[in-house]
Amino acid sequence: MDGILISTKKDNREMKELINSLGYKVKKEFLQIRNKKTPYYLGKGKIEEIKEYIEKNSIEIVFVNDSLRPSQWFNLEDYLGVNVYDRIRVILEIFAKRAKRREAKLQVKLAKLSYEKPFVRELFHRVKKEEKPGFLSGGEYVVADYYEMIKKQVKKVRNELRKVEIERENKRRERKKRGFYLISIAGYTNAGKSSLLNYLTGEKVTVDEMVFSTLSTKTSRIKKEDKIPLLFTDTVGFIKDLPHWIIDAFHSTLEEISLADVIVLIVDASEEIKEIKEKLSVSLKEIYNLKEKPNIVIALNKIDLLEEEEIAEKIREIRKFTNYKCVPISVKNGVNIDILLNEIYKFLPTLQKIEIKIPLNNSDGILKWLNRNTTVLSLDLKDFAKIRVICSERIKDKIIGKCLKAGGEVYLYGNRR
Ligand SMILES: Nc1nc2c(ncn2[C@@H]2O[C@H](COP(=O)(O)OP(=O)(O)OP(=O)(O)O)[C@@H](O)[C@H]2O)c(=O)[nH]1
Ligand SMILES: [Mg+2]
Repeated sequence: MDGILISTKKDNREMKELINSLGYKVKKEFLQIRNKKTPYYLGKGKIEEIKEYIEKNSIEIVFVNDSLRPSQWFNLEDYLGVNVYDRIRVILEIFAKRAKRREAKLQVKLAKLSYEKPFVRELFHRVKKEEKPGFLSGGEYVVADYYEMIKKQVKKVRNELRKVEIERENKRRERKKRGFYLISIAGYTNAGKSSLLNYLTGEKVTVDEMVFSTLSTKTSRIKKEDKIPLLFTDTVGFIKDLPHWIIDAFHSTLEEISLADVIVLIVDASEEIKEIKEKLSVSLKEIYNLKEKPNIVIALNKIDLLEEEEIAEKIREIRKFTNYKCVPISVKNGVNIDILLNEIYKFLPTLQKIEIKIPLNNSDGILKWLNRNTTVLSLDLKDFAKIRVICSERIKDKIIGKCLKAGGEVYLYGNRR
């Protein structure tokens, strides 16, 4: 479907990507560089020109690359006679289209309700102003009721999301108890987060060149057998200029970032350095809002699209910008993923090597448990069950407790990476 884009900014690329992602095409752009915003967003002359164009070309929708004040939105829709979507509305509509799982649907619903609130308030003022006592009265009560209904729904959705959060908390606690380390994959939308998750864990999360393919988190265990047990979580992408109430609505999903042991911040290397820096700074700002002292590794992805020299230059530029380790990778070609993993390991406590000796008649349950939760190096079942394992620091004490209880002996070997 065809729409037009109106803007007061020079760079409208991201907005056009969002619009395409929603399934519309921008047939024409109307730009008017100005700082002062009018009741119709742009100057009256420009708006008249736009109205004419809309009528002549059967345009069905108008996009505005900005946040409209409710009064501007009402004025524009009234005057132009077609739907008007501002940037946040476009993002919310994309979210609504993509939300599949219950949690994502609830989050989108909360965000949409928060978006609607000021518009309903504006409608309330308008109805009140226009109504004369005794004539067509009651309109303001209808709007006031609607406002109350929104408030009630917000409360209900918040309560339901709180329940989801508690479920998540329990799951996370269980995972930590089992010795897993939690790694979040964060970053600007379309950087390659889901691609990295799929590569590392064998998952089949949707990967797409559209923005905001992922709205729900997915947690999965790394495929590699002989290393520390890592759980990777894919998260919803960041984008600039999101109002705080959208971030709030996505709290239960974004919390995965705040509680991670390490955050892999993935960046699209194929973009201009200016854009890379801008997206990096948006992402870092969001992460800092979520977590005080995050452990971050930057993964500069899609280097398969660049020449060696360009990669080196971009890394130099990123180093000027931040002190975090920056690993150039290509998920597509599986390049440097080992180096990335090594940088992640550096943030984690070292692995523990343990040798255990347990009476044979008491060993069945423990052996099964060790098989599930550690890396078994060797097993000897002659007179005793003798087993050597590597485990994460997190479950060392649990193993010792279990073995001693079964009448066994435990030797710690020191650390191994
Ligand atoms: N050339 C190249 N393309 C890549 C690489 N990794 C991912 N892509 C592409 O980048 C696009 C986005 O990848 P996703 O994994 O969906 O990105 P995401 O960060 O999960 O995106 P959202 O969920 O939409 O925020 C897709 O078209 C991928 O095929 C890479 O290493 N090289
Ligand atoms: Mg994704």
